[in-house]
Amino acid sequence: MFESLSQRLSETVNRLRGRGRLTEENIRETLREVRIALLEADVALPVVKALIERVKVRAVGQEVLKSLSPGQALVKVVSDELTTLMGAANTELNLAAQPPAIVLMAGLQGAGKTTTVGKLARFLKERKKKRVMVVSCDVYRPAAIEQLRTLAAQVDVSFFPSEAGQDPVAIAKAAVAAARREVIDVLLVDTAGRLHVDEAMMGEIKALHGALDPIETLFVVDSMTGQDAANVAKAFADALPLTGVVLTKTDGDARGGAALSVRYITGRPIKFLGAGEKSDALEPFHPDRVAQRILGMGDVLSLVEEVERKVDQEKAQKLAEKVIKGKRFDLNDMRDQLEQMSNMGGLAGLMDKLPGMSSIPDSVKSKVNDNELKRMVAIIGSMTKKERRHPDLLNGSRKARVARGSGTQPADVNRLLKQFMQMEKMMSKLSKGGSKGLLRQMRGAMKGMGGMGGMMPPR
Ligand SMILES: Nc1nc2c(ncn2[C@@H]2O[C@H](COP(=O)(O)OP(=O)(O)OP(=O)(O)O)[C@@H](O)[C@H]2O)c(=O)[nH]1
Ligand SMILES: [Mg+2]
Repeated sequence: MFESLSQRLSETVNRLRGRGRLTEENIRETLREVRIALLEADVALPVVKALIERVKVRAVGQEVLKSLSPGQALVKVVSDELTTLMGAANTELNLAAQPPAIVLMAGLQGAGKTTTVGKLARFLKERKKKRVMVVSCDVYRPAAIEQLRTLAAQVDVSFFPSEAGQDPVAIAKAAVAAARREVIDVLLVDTAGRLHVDEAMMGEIKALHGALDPIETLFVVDSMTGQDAANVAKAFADALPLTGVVLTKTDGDARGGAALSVRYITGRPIKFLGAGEKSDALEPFHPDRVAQRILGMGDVLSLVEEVERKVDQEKAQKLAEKVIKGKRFDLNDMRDQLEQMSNMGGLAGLMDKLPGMSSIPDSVKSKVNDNELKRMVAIIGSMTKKERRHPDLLNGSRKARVARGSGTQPADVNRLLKQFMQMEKMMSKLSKGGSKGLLRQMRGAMKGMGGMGGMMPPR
């Protein structure tokens, strides 16, 4: 998300960063660029005005002009104000209710409600250790209930069955009773998509709200609709007491107008971002991190959290022990590492969050290709156990066999072996030489992999 906005804003602020002195003229010019960039990102006009006004007040004041590095100070002001605009800090789901805590989902058709219920169920189960039940009150499309049943099975949470033709309020009440019996912590209630101008449908969700008395009522909205997302959310917030917003499809949204507008326009916090179709593509929304990502500083904290969550800690620990003991790094270890990388959504998923990413030309980005990871894993998979432990065994005819087995060319096998040797060399240096120069060496080794050359931020 935010690729284009981030590129424009980081160019603008980077020009200022190193400046020893700023004039009011510089500041005015910068603010003009910031304003244009925001409008192009489809941020709502009142939001842009408010932001620019607040930055201006602080920028011409003592804080910036008198600071030792005014450029840096102005960047900080912009970053602070973007953060405040989006709500200052992450607002967690409120689950402090007599169990089950009830979360009601509302939104337009196709916004991503049902998908989000699946993602939230997984998030609450895996990361908050909650017992979760889901139920569908979408009685208009039989397929909608089946869709939720499938998702519930995938993420392994309790599913309360319902049928087309039943009364949504009756379904909801029965689900609450069942959740109580089964000592469920959180009950997620999916609903049919509706328009705020459709009175009958709005009456229905108000009745659901009244019957359930949910602690959270989340509005799910497609971020690709830009500032409209905020306006629609506002219309719903006027009719239903919304407690938060989930922005979906941020993986397809290069602009970010919705993320920047929702809080200001609706007064409700964005609680989560949906960034893909899979059940793990949900991130808590952190305004400060997002602001930094927009300004090209990278969202390193989210990246670290993601790595911690997805890396197989046990395997990582084993590898570390192996390295410390000076044991040989082999192709099995390399395969583990490649698999961990692809578990993290592959390179493309990681790239968005690295600092400076927005200034990397697309021509370079497109070379980062997760097929390469898969190909490397397939090549190693075609080797015998013995070959994986003793890569020296791989002579010409064995390499030809491995290439055939993995549907690749002998040249691909050679390239993999070369990358393996680089990694092995690095590991053996690590076990001898401690951590000095570690980063540089890792960067060197990464260079050979899947076009990661030059991807690491300069240091
Ligand atoms: N790329 C991407 N696709 C998403 C995301 N969230 C949902 N989708 C897709 O959007 C489409 C609609 O999602 P649903 O969850 O069925 O939407 P809904 O709001 O339940 O739709 P109705 O029940 O018809 O109102 C599906 O194809 C989802 O896979 C997301 O964060 N990223
Ligand atoms: Mg649905």
